[in-house]
Amino acid sequence: MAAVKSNLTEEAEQKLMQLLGYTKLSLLFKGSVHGFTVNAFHNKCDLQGPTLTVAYNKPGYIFGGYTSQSFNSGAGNYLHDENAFLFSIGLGQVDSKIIKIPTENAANAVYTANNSGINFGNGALHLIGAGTAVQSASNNVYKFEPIALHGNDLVLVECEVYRVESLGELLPTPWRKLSWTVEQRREYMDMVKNYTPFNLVPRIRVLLIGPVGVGKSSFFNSVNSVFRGHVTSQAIAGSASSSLTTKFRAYSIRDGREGKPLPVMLCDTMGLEEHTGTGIDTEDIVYILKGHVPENYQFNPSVSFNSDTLGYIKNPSLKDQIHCVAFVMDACKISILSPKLEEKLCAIRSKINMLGVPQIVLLTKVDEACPLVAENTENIYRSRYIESKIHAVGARLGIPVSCVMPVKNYSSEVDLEKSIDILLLAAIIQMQRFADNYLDNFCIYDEKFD
Ligand SMILES: Nc1nc2c(ncn2[C@@H]2O[C@H](COP(=O)(O)OP(=O)(O)OP(=O)(O)O)[C@@H](O)[C@H]2O)c(=O)[nH]1
Ligand SMILES: [Mg+2]
Repeated sequence: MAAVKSNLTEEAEQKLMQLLGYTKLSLLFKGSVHGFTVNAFHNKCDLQGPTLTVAYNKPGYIFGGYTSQSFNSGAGNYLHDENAFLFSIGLGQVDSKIIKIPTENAANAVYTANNSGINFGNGALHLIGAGTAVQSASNNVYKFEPIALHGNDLVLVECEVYRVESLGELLPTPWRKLSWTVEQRREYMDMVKNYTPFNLVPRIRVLLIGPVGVGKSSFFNSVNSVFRGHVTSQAIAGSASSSLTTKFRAYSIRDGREGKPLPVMLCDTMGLEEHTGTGIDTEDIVYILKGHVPENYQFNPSVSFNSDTLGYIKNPSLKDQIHCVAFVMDACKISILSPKLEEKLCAIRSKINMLGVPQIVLLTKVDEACPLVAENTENIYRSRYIESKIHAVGARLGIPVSCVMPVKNYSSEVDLEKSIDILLLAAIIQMQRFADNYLDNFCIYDEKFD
């Protein structure tokens, strides 16, 4: 028999994680497959430890309850549970709010019996008691607004019960090794400075592409800050509904105020938007990759760049081209990336692939995505949540996990922090390595065969 499939979307699962912490959900029971009966429920769900009941109704509400205790088929008893709660995760609702209603009477949190379905708080939420019909009313065990919890639609289209296994939020050991010392920071800075690209190219050019507001300009500002020794904001960064960056800029980074330019340039672009005629145009990206687009070109979403555009660089050389592309993605928004934007990103990827330019992903806002990383950047490779985001973004864009570099940009800090610098530098080093691979294609070796 084929495996029973969960109805939870990735977005719904992410919202449940916000309620439960980082957990593994294993589907035990599904009404439409096992039957909306008390017997079927007890057969699948008794003595399983903590469970999450997830109900779905026609208007699209996803709601239910959590208990840290096991259901059983005794003659009838209350499960004492201080951790039990009812929830609704906001899907199907106009204002999309997550609601969590902890029990106010732990002694009566859940009722279980051989002839009873899933009964939270003595009828506050009673499912699988009478097929697909739900009984629900606020009481002294759970106090809630029924309209907010499930829209008062008490017929289920589906009901699932998951076993909940807490995984702990931090891995015992990091899955990528990084040393967080001052020496490491110095070593990385030296690696970036002393890198020498193939000799026709004095500096590699890395193109930053990504949706609006993901932190493309902030990434340049942050790397620039590392080498300036204080937080800088040369590129305009901030929040707006459409891209704040409207011009093509190839930023060089100096080693200190009076220092030499580093052998890497970061090319900043306008943000991608899902609709055509808004945000950067896909064709413009191809012209940038080939080196035809001049510095300060003002992007125009309604007219593509072309050979008649003012400033068009007719015969670009290898040094004017892009040697590595970094897709910049917001860690908080991977699961809600719209299908249209995903399609656009894939179309851009296939154009870049045709030109053979290597690609990496910069995963930004890791501090906003995971409080443990916000607390300490050094938790980056121990956070299960960030690990799952790195895998998710790789899968979405079709880029191997080894090419995904998480970074935290300087956004609220006034002073530099060693660990933030180390992550930023690690990303630049990866870009240099990838650009080298690309430039190798243009090397003519003086090979001698014995
Ligand atoms: N917490 C946090 N905020 C960030 C990070 N990166 C960027 N931001 C914030 O996100 C907002 C947008 O950043 P920008 O650098 O302007 O993003 P962009 O991709 O250049 O945006 P457009 O040019 O408008 O397409 C700013 O308010 C930044 O401070 C990060 O790693 N963590
Ligand atoms: Mg920008």
